[in-house]
Amino acid sequence: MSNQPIQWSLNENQRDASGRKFAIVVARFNSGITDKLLEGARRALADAKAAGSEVFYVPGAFELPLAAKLLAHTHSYHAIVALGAVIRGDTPHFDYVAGEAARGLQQVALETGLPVAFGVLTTDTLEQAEARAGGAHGNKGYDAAMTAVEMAQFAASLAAPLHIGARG
Ligand code: INI
Repeated sequence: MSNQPIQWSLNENQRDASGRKFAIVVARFNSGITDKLLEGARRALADAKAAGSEVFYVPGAFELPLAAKLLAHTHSYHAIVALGAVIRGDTPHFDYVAGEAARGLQQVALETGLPVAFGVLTTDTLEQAEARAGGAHGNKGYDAAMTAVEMAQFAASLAAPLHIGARG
């Protein structure tokens, strides 16, 4: 263990979205799953006392990165939650859609500096997706929204006026 003081650490019960607004972008593809992810994301933002959230639908997971980028450029949100469900079929389509969704969403976050949470399920079967959308493995939409809340807090903590020396 290092003696260095920890500069940022948040317990799950310290997540607080009050005063912050979130965009939730949802893929309609596999909507039976993504609707449940959306329900989880909204519940998380309510639990964290978000000031507001707005929902935007796009056709599929492949469209999530561009939608996130356009939303980031509105400067209206403290973070974006991207929700989708990519389920493996018999063709390589899965790899392109899932891979580009992940790569593109990370690229938007890094290019814009706005937190973008990856709430895209990538599973082999519908059953595996159901288990992660309010089933035995929880709700990954809820988890993604809570990650967005925490990263918005992290960004806000660093945006505070600089006090040289205060961080050691
Ligand atoms: N989109 C998804 O969100 N999930 C999938 O499982 C999926 N599959 O399997 O094809 C999917 N395809 C559509 C894709 O996201 C785009 O909407 C489409 O390619 C048009 O750009």
